[in-house]
Amino acid sequence: MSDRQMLTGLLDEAKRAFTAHFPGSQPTVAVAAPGRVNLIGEHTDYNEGFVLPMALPLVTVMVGSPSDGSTIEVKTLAEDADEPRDVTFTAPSGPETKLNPGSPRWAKLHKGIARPVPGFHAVVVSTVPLGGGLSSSAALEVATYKFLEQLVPGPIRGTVEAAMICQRAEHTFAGVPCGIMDQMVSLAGCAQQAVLLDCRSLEFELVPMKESNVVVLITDSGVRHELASSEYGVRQQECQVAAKALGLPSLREAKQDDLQELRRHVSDVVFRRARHVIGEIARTTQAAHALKTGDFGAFGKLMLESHASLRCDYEVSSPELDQLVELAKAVPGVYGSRLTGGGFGGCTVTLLEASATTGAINHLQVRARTYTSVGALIHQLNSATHKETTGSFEESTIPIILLC
Ligand code: GAF
Repeated sequence: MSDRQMLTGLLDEAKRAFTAHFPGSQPTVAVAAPGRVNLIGEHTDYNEGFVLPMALPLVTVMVGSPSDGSTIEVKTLAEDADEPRDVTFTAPSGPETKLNPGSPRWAKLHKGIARPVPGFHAVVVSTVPLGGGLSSSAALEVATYKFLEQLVPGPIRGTVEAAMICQRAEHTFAGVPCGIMDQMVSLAGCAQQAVLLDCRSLEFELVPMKESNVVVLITDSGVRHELASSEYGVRQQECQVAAKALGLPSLREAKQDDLQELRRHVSDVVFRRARHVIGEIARTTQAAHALKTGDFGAFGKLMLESHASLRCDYEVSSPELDQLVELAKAVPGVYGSRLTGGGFGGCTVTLLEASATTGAINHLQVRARTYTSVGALIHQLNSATHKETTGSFEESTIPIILLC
């Protein structure tokens, strides 16, 4: 099934759910926003560094229409056992309006993005796995943002401004002090193109992935993460301590040579956090160059270095993610593999020769079962189906395979 067919199917599902849930009305607005996989450049965005993500064919769709009065009623079909599927609240008349206590997190995101809006009915459907490190929150924020932009006449904002509004919603209402990567790629990403984003200037460049013999394989560890309750914020503070010790506004300005000096002024932990960030920013620009020149061997090596640094220096990996990377590494034809996203669970991303794909998937499925410590992973892989998406948005050349 092509990406376009998948998207059309999802839109149809959302429209059917809408008419079933809100009898007598038809949706007048329909929007979609993709999740992302980050190829390299992890925990660099909030340090004003570079990132190299790409938009996925996994999307969040929102359909709806204005209603009489000021009630917002949203039904979500997205999987999330911890959250109510239906929510009703009064349309915020301004950014300071308080929501009912107990409203689900995604309802708060609606509010965060909202300009004064009329009441509306909407249905949300998503194929982005929640908490899987593929940016389900940003996809929801961006879908909501686009929905409101269509629903309420007003200025159409540019990508950067829209991304900042969505990011602010995440900070304020979800309590996650995230960087700007996920929102930017959800807004600016195109299928089969990586986005080289400079998180200081917020300028970006689309890097086409033109090699037809290469595959991006995303493997879900089955372990879900919660960025807000994880150590994400602690990592950010440690980076600020390092930058301050060097007298710099951010670690983007730091050089490899600064590390020696830094070691004298900060704890070993802060030193290692900074070493990851400084190295990762350099790796990301090198990886973008490797992608442009089709040097996948070099790209894969940088991915492996990135994972090692995230595991040892930044300490955001997990045994399940490490095992997936180790297993993938051992497969002939694999260029490189690493955790993707914030870490502490979620997914790995692997770059490999197309001809090695079936072997790699079999290897991961069979070998992962031999580990007893990764119950969630075993469960995931036992019941695995893999969706192969080729022909994405007409000119796609690199298939993305999702093993989840
Ligand atoms: C999460 C955050 F939301 C991003 O901003 C980024 O920091 C990422 O973790 C790590 O690279 O996805």
